[in-house]
Amino acid sequence: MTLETQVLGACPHDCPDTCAFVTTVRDGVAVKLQGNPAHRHTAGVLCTKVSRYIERNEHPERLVQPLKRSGPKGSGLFEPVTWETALDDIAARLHAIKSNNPEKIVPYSYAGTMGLVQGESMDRRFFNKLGASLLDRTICSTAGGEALGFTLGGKVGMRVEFFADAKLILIWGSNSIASNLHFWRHAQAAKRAGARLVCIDPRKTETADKCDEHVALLPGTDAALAFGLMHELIVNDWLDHDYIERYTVGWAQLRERALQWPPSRAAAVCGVPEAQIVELARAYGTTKPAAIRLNYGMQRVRGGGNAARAVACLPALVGAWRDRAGGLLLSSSGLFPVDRAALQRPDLLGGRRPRTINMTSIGDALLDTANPIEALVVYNSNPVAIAPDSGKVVAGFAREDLFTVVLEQFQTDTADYADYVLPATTQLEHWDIHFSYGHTDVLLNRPAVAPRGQARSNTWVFRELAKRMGFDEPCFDDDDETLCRAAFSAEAVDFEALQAQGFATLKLPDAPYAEGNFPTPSGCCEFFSARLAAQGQDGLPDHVPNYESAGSSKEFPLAMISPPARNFLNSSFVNVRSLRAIEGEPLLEINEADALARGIEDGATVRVFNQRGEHRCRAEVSRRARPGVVHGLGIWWRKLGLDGTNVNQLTSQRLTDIGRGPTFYDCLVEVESVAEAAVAP
Ligand SMILES: Nc1nc2c(c(=O)[nH]1)N[C@H]1C(S)=C(S)[C@@H](COP(=O)(O)OP(=O)(O)OC[C@H]3O[C@@H](n4cnc5c(=O)[nH]c(N)nc54)[C@H](O)[C@@H]3O)O[C@H]1N2
Ligand SMILES: Nc1nc2c(c(=O)[nH]1)N[C@H]1C(S)=C(S)[C@@H](COP(=O)(O)OP(=O)(O)OC[C@H]3O[C@@H](n4cnc5c(=O)[nH]c(N)nc54)[C@H](O)[C@@H]3O)O[C@H]1N2
Ligand code: SF4
Ligand SMILES: [Mo]
Repeated sequence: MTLETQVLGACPHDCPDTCAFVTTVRDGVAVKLQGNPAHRHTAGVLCTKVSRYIERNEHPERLVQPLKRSGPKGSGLFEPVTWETALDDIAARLHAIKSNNPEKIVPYSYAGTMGLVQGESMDRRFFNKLGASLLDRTICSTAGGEALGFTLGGKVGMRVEFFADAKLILIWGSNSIASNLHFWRHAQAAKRAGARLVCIDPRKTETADKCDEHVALLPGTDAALAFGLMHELIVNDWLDHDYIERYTVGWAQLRERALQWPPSRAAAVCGVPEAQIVELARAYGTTKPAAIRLNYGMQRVRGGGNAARAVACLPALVGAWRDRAGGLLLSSSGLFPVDRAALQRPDLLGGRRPRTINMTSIGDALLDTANPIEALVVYNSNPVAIAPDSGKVVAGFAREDLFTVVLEQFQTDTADYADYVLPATTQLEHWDIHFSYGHTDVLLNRPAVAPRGQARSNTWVFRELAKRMGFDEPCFDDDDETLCRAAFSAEAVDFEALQAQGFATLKLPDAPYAEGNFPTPSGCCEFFSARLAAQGQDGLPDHVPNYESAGSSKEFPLAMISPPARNFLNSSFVNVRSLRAIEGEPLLEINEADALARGIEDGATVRVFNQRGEHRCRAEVSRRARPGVVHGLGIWWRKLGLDGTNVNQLTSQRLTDIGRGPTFYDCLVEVESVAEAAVAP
């Protein structure tokens, strides 16, 4: 007799949609994975990538046993060992370093799984107790996130479902069809009801194709555009004076600054027609309710924090927050009352204050000889592929004196540099609990099938290492279900409901900022931030030009951005054959005029280069690229690239103005055609 069950789960990937899914399991084997139709945000639909999650899970190259390095670093040569041997040896190595200086041990993790249990619980307890260096997890969202904190008080904003009732939607720095599909559903509903959709993005994305208007500004010029809009709102008096007076701080100063940005100046900086800015301002000033879906694409440049702050001023100026279908959404994660102290136990630091390593500049950190990192434990991330300035990252990982442990599902570029690779479970094989940065529900993930081979969860590994290191606090015995329960208080989330249906909705007001009540110190939208001023920074937002502004260099005249490919999730899924087949191979999209000027034909192999390195790939002469800007869609595994590199060979480790974040899209390059034979294997 066949036994068939349906197991409720949550998509673990770093995506704002946080879908609920249902796995059909027949005789212990996952046979079908579908979006949960009962969950309103998922609405029964998963993206192409996660529809292939079973294929990823059953992949013939899944890591299924612990491996120990048997060749030089990066050679990918390993031999299988038992868990006992691996864990004993890792614990002994870490113990020896700890006895000398625990800060020489560094954890490196990000949102390979967004789960609170596999992503930020037992691991953090372990490193806190150890006294390891702290990791500043800046690689994605801190520029915009911290910036929003200064203006609005946190990662808070509109609820995603209310975008459906907006009459004007600005999709700003987001390719929603590729990376926020379930928001796009609401945008389409709004469009059907007569709303106007505007896409603000240097690239003519699939999303831009479907919007009413596309503002193809130069990378890193969003603050200039926001000020140009403000200028028009002011001179045409499209302002909500009552809202400004009651619920904002710093209006007089902001007004003065905005008046320095007539649309002609903004247009020159942004590289777009002046009339387009004037028209956009008219639409924004006269359409109610107007909503902005800001996404992280616009903050990966030097002035990314200031740009997010400038954009975040707009809704208050027109009183958009008064309506639940007006305002702005960058991230909803700040609305979740996650009990991180209970999960991560910072008290285990016991008063120690270890140094902090910024994950964005891991290349420099690993090459720093003054204060060397001796051991690196990587999980939920693939830094050799995703961190900027790969030349330095690879040189750092290749250090023979560095002890590197990688917990992974696959033999990634990073795993190739490990001393030990430990096989990790997937979302179908472990427990977890999830918040979301795109909607406002908590999701529970139950294991659907047994782990492949000897794969073990992150929590299991850190529990076992804790035992071997002699950490005897009872919190190191907590099982994964206990950790799931510790994530939220019973008042915040009804765990029984969560268990029964797989999701639970936070209780939140519809239009929380209709009368101010922002979680800032003043309770107002802070155009002027006294907190920033107290740090010696500009209290007002400003346009901060890129480190590498388009057109500022003769040697490297093209601005390169490297946004996500639709069928990958960062560097995840690149190894799933069916998805890789859709993406083809690493490409550089280039405008016809720029290609012509360089004698580059469509499909030619090109060398993309700057002072940091070079990367070879295929050129695609594309209408998606505007003149002066090229796109290297990411993030490919280096070892699958033409010359064993990816776009991050070109990106820099310089940081954003606010939030110490990466500046992936602040990058100048030159491109030239190369003869096929010149490409190294
Ligand atoms: N399919 C897919 N989905 C994903 C991901 C993925 O890799 N693939 N990644 C996930 C992750 S980690 C994140 S953080 C989220 C959010 O990811 P985001 O970084 O917001 O990614 P996108 O939605 O692609 O939006 C980025 C858009 O910003 C544009 N852009 C680049 N520079 C600028 C600029 O200076 N100004 C403006 N206005 N636009 C600019 C790019 O052309 C791109 O279309 O997406 C998640 N979803
Ligand atoms: N050039 C360029 N670079 C970028 C970006 C860009 O737009 N352009 N985007 C940046 C952004 S926004 C982000 S968020 C980062 C993302 O970078 P990362 O956070 O490193 O994300 P992924 O590349 O998806 O790698 C996640 C890894 O975690 C593994 N994993 C998943 N679940 C588990 C688990 O339960 N346990 C363990 N041990 N491992 C697991 C997966 O197999 C995968 O290899 O990349 C950044 N890099
Ligand atoms: S990656 Fe995003 S859209 Fe795809 S299933 Fe996961 S949460 Fe949903
Ligand atoms: Mo991200």
